[in-house]
Amino acid sequence: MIVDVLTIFPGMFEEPMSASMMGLARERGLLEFRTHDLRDWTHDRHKTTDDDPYGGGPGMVMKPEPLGEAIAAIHELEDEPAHTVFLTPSGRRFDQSIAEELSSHERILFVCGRYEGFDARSHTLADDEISIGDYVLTGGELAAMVVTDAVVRLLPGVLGHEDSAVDESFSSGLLEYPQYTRPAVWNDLEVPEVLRSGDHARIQAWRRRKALELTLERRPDLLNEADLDSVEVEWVRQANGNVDSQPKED
Ligand code: 6GU
Repeated sequence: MIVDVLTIFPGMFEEPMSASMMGLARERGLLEFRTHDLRDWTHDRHKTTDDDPYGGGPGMVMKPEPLGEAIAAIHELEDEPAHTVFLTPSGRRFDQSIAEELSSHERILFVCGRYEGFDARSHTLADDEISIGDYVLTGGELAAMVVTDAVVRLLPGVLGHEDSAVDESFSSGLLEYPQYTRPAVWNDLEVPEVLRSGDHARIQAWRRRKALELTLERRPDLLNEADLDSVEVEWVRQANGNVDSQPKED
């Protein structure tokens, strides 16, 4: 996959997009990651990328011409144009299913908004517009990194252990079950006996139940969309009906 980013702060991407799995994906040739400085497509002495809003009001608006020229030039870098995604708080809210959708593209171009936003006409250059949540960032750069990370880790060969992307939070629609490692006792807290039993059927059942409990407690909204069998649906109904009763421990 080729990921291009258009930004006025290319330096922000250096370490996050070189460390850990993103660095590994690049070393393995699974990800080509490039940043492009929007100021390279300005034509004035001050390399101006923003201007006052028509109609007045606070803040500045990103000028459409440098964006238009830059996006056209970046498309031309390869035979096929990039799937162009604007990062903006007014985009559709990012989640795991959008990450999966984006991971099917050969090429993505992330366009990072700054100031009060894009000139409304520049939205004609976008194939998609994404927000990473209901809060305001000073720019789309951090959002572009979040989305890139979530997408790239889904590419075959990026994670060492292919199951890791399947067995985790959200792909099943549930939060992830609790994990433990050595030592067996730490600060008087014991690792549950079942996990040391070697009984894989029991372990699987326990993990599934813990995932359900945790999801019910913290993110009950996810249960509406989760993949539950009829026994689990009934269990959730019971647990919901009596919020005081904790599910029975093993
Ligand atoms: Cl994509 N941009 C900005 N500026 N703020 C955000 C966002 C994006 N997603 C959530 N907040």
